[in-house]
Amino acid sequence: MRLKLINPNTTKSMTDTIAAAARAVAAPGTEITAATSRSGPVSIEGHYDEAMSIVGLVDVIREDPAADAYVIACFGDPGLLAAREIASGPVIGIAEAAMHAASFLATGFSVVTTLERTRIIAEQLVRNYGMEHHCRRVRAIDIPVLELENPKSNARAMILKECEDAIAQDKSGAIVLGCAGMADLTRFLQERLQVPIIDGVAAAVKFAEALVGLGLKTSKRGDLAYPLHKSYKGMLSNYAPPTRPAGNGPNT
Ligand code: 2AL
Repeated sequence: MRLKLINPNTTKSMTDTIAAAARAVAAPGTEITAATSRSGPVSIEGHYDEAMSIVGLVDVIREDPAADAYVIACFGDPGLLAAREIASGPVIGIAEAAMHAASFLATGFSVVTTLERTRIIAEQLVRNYGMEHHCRRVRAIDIPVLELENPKSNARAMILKECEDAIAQDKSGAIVLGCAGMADLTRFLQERLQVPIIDGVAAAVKFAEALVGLGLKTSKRGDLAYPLHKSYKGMLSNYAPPTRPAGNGPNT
């Protein structure tokens, strides 16, 4: 199968980290194509960043409409439902994937994310995904996303400490890593902590493989049907949804 792995921020080095984590767990028959958004923020750390990242994300999907599945590799799962509207294959967000994986492995998990403001957004995701009964707490180390790539930032030690606190104080049985840029920390943390450490990138790849293996696609009934044809004005005129044959055919 062909899996499109999308980093919706515009930092190529982060895409490389994400792609390595994805390829490390992919099945032999899974071909992973990693793409970095060409337009939008260098990191996604708030509602505005998320909104501005979605056009770049849509570009990547529109350029490769025949991929068997897509993974959105940002913990805010920006544009997840919009992506599902325009794609026919499954689209998996890493936050949703990680939380579901954690719920299979422990009765309670904690999320460890980057900034305090993304902590609040992750709490909203927990509610949106109906995970309130499973998520004990969302924690933040309060450093910016791109500082994860700075060896001098001490992020690795701060994340380890936060995970230890989550296990001791929240009594969580699993940890969800709350940023795609943490995907290279899974092994480091897993070797030091006695609970499952879940990187959403890896979890999303395996869920995508499972859904494709089951022959399942995104539902095209109801709200995830292809977008209704209409004109869009101004700088978004090229994004107007095309006409489709009766029966809601694929993107053209
Ligand atoms: C993220 C992420 O995963 N990538 C990015 O740019 N921002 N989310 C986060 N919560 O730190």
